[in-house]
Amino acid sequence: MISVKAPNVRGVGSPGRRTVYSLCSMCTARCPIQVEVVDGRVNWIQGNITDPAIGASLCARGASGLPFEYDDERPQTPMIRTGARGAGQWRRASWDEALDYIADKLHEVIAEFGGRGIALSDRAGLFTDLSKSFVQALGSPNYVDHDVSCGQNAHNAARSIYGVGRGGVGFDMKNTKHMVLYGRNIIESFHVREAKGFMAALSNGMRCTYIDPRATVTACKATRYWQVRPNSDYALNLGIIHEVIKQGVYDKDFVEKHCTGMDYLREAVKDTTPEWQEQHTGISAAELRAFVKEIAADAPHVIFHPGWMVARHKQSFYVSRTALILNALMGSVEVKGGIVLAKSPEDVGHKSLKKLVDRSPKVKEPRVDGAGTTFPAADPACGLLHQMFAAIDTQKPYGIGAYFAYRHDPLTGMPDPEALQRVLDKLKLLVAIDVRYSETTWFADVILPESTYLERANILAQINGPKPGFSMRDQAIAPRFDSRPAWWIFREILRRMGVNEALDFETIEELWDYQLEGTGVTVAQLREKGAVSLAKTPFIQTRDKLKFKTPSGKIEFESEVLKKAGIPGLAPYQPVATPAGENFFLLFGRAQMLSHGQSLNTPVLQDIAPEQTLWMHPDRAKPLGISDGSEIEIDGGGRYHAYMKAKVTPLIHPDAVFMLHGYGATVPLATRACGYGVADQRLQNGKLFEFDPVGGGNAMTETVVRVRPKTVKGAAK
Ligand SMILES: Nc1nc2c(c(=O)[nH]1)N[C@H]1C(S)=C(S)[C@@H](COP(=O)(O)OP(=O)(O)OC[C@H]3O[C@@H](n4cnc5c(=O)[nH]c(N)nc54)[C@H](O)[C@@H]3O)O[C@H]1N2
Ligand SMILES: Nc1nc2c(c(=O)[nH]1)N[C@H]1C(S)=C(S)[C@@H](COP(=O)(O)OP(=O)(O)OC[C@H]3O[C@@H](n4cnc5c(=O)[nH]c(N)nc54)[C@H](O)[C@@H]3O)O[C@H]1N2
Ligand code: SF4
Ligand SMILES: [Mo]
Repeated sequence: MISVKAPNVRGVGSPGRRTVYSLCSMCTARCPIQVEVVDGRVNWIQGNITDPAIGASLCARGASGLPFEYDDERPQTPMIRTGARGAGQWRRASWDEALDYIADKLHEVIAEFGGRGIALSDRAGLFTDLSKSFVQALGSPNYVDHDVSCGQNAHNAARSIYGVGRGGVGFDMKNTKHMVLYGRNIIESFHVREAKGFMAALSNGMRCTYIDPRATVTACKATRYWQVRPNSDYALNLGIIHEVIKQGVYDKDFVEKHCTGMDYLREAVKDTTPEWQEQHTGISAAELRAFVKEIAADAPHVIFHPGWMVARHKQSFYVSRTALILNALMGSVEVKGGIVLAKSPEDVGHKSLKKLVDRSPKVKEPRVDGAGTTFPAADPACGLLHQMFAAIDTQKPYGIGAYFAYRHDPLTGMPDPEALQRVLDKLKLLVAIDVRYSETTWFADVILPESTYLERANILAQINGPKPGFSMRDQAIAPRFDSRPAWWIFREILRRMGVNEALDFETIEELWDYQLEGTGVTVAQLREKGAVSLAKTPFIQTRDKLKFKTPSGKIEFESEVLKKAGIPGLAPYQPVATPAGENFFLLFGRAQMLSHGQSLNTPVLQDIAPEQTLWMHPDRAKPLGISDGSEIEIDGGGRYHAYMKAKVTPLIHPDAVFMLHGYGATVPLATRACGYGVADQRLQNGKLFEFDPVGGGNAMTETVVRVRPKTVKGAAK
């Protein structure tokens, strides 16, 4: 019998008052926090005041860590499904029972498909060394992150031009004179450090050009707003580059020394004049010319932001790519007020954390999703989630029998959950590891409750940036229910599978000591403030020694990797057909107080969440007989259709409608969120397997919905 004792960090639960330095987990930004604990109970959470970029600030979601913790509406023990998938019939199980059940199924899957028939997806970020080492120890190459639903196009675009992913591209906003944002809604879809930095920079006189078919709060803060036609930013950028070259205002010295492919670029934009782009984007040629003059005057302290989620269509990769090219043309790379590439500990004379994945043999099997091979521009370190799902569906190139969704809710985060359920139903084993009842937990075979971020410790995180360093998420209180930290869960499964080595640690401190070996940093040092920085000042490379991680060592306008694969560095622009009549592009975004689909059941956040409305332009609403506040019916061509209130406003482009994401949950045990609002992902009918063929991201903003006034009986046709 294997021990299943909850692995509490020493001192947790003891009487008295303590401050624990840690990392927030109410969204993916993981802001540094300090947690005040009184007699084993969380009394207060605030930003880590020892970090000047955060100070005491938290956002509404971070502050609601307290009500989230003391809410009982979450899985409290492991649960094993007893009825049909998704039917909501469960039995509570002990950890031993649940883990034995999983191990038995894994043995069956390995017998049929081999170790490679096991896949895991997670939410990516700072702690993926753990999930990767778990998957690798089981003999599978199929660790996949969520990124095809998020920043995958921007990520792979950055790799193709600078040789580093999107995490490697930082922005020195403090010294920026002009920031250009393509739907990067920095004030509403935010993290605290960046939003504070942006507001401070605006107060210091930074200009901001904000480009979005919808006027967001960020648009209100900007000095220029362009209501671009949906899915057309690539044409806009080709027009801007054309004009930059024509006016001769690019940094010739920088381009000559540090970039390749200028002739290729010239050729690609020779006909994309400001007038040409105007017919596609609706942005006037004269405005564009004025903008280029302004930008040139502010160079090199300008940033063309390559986006985070970015508009999600089949040429999004090229939107991010051209934004990054514009930075190079402005000479705003590795310069104050421009893009500053992330530095590793080695870059500043230190050592990186030791990796858990190095404790088990590398897997030689090919990835099931073709990332890096069939899809040459896609990063194999992230994978292509939709292609992994396609393999579950078709068993090609080989079958996947078991799938772990860890800190990931693909039935909310991926388009067309109905299609995804049909695919997931083919699995022999679906395990969801979560802290609450997500849509995916409800469809799983086994739910494993992870202890919340306040109740557990994580593996240490290495943060590469201008000042690289290490960060710690430490345990503040004992778990309130029968939950466990992920490192423990994975270790216990591996032990049952007879592959102990990868995660064979008795305590988290033992694991941390392994990670810190040779770095010169200690656990005690990390506990003092929650983080250790390895550089005193931000490190910017000197101009003459600049070197990029591309094959040529330079910024590649053409991209050698793409060229070898027969993929153009800049493809001809392909407009997406404009919907008419009752049809609109469906755009979506976030509310400040909600993180995707995970916040609406949190007390307090539920109270302050806005009512969802469907933004529509008056010129399109009027002919349909729709007025502000009237009830409409919306459908995406599938079985799902919904009703909501129209918000008729010129703040949205006439070709599109907009709604907030994260509503319309269906799990009955999450009583506050269940049935509240409309699930935009369920309107994205047929989009599960539609994606940017180069960047890999799902083409969500090409979704077309039909909008009509609600009929008197409210019945859908
Ligand atoms: N239609 C539509 N689709 C979208 C989006 C959209 O706006 N519209 N947004 C896209 C974007 S940008 C993203 S990033 C994805 C996000 O979607 P996902 O990738 O699924 O990410 P989240 O919803 O942030 O979190 C996933 C799960 O992690 C759980 N979780 C939170 N904290 C913990 C923890 O400490 N431990 C464990 N084990 N689990 C935890 C949450 O409860 C949640 O169920 O969705 C994408 N999909
Ligand atoms: N409050 C809050 N903050 C968050 C999150 C959260 O859930 N809640 N999630 C975090 C995550 S994971 C992410 S990825 C980021 C996402 O951050 P962003 O990518 O900045 O934000 P989104 O909310 O997805 O907003 C997308 C915007 O793109 C616009 N858009 C749509 N089509 C086009 C187009 O063709 N061109 C242009 N230029 N714009 C277009 C939409 O109108 C919308 O305003 O936010 C992060 N911050
Ligand atoms: S942005 Fe808010 S929710 Fe996200 S980590 Fe920071 S404080 Fe927490
Ligand atoms: Mo995201």
